[in-house]
Amino acid sequence: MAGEDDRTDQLDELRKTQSNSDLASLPDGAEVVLMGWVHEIRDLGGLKFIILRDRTGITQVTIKKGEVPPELLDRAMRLTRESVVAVKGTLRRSEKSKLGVEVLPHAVRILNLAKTPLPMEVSGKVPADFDTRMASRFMDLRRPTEVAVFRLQHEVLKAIRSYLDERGFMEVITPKILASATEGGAQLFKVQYFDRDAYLAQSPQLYKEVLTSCFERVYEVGVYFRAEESNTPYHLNEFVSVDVEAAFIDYRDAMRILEDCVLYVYDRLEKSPSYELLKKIGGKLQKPEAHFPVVTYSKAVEMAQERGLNLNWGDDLTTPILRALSEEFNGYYFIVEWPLEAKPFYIKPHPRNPKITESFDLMYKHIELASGGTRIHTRREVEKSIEAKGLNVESFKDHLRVFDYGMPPHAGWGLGLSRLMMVLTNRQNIREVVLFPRDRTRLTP
Ligand code: AMO
Repeated sequence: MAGEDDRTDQLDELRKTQSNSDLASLPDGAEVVLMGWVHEIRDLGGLKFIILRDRTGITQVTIKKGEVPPELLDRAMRLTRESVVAVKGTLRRSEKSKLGVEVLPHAVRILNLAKTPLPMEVSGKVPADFDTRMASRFMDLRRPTEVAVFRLQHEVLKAIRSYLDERGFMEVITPKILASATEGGAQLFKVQYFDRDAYLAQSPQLYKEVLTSCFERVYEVGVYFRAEESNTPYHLNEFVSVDVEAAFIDYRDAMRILEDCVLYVYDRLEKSPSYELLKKIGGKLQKPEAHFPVVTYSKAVEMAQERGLNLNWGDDLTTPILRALSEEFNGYYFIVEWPLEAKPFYIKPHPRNPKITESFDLMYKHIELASGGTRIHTRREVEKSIEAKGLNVESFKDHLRVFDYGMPPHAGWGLGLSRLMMVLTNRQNIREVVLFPRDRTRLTP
């Protein structure tokens, strides 16, 4: 029966003593207790193989039918794929086994028998379609290829944190329930906050800016919410962004920090065990050359026009336009100095030309990975900018107080973690690099 705890075999100590990857270094004849999931079962008449999976890899458990007690064989015969088991046995070095070792069991305990049939294949032999994978994500995420994606994300996060830590940035956590919009009024999720309306944070923008006046250099890895109606391969309604903000720097410095941070991630991944995993799943780890190409927005518009695309200065750079542009820049590049209209109120106008801003987007081909810029840091200018955007200065009054008391010049960026993961793992859909994606139609699992 599914869910049954089967205790008839005595395992003296129900403790996992080894992981699968430990076995390679143990001597022939070592006694082991393994625990994991039944990845595959193969029955060859007199021999039964159980391929046991745990977080470190797989191990072959070999049952010779005439040589094990009947209860053990009976239990092994009842096993189904994805059941959770404990196996106590003797390690045997084996030329015949693909893995070089096998375990000959003297006790098997079924910790949780899985139902049949499975909602989808974990071994990857039968490919599942995208919706099936997302609907049974708990099972999809057991597939070694998907495990690799998230192990890699863990390494990427560690690398980003250590890069920023080493440069004097301090990790902070800002509120996610806010009284006003950060990135403009559209795309806001409204929530009931007792007897008032509140909004889920679209970004940590205003708080990270305020915190430069306290700590100079801050970063946050946080979850943000945007009520995007559109269903695209790059947008989710809940996403993780890595946000950086520093006092006494401008957008050029911020770009340098971002580029160096991306290069550092590649360096760290090359040295990490996940690198091999990534190669196996077809990821791209060719470290880009330093000094990513930089193109101004105005030049990008000209280039698109030269390619026969129909757009005017001031227009949004849509995906088809970015696809055309990316033929010039094969990989990472910056688009800088965007029109004032295209950027939020906190971005500083360019002193040379007030129609453009001290802003940048980091692109990978046609995908926007990050955006940032120099911020306005004086109260008068920021109020003017809020008004110019048609927003209500009054609703920012709490935020604006800091501008009266020592707000330093500052700049920063926000990097979409999952978009970077798409690039690194060579996945075409952001949903594949998010554990449980939230989009227009998905609120479960
Ligand atoms: P922006 O709105 O460009 O800038 O967001 C920063 C980065 O976050 C990612 N991103 C998303 N990822 C998935 N789904 C979404 N719906 C989504 N929206 C954004 C993108 C994007 O480049 N406060 C500024 C940043 C700054 O200036 O510091 C901001 O939020 O990769």
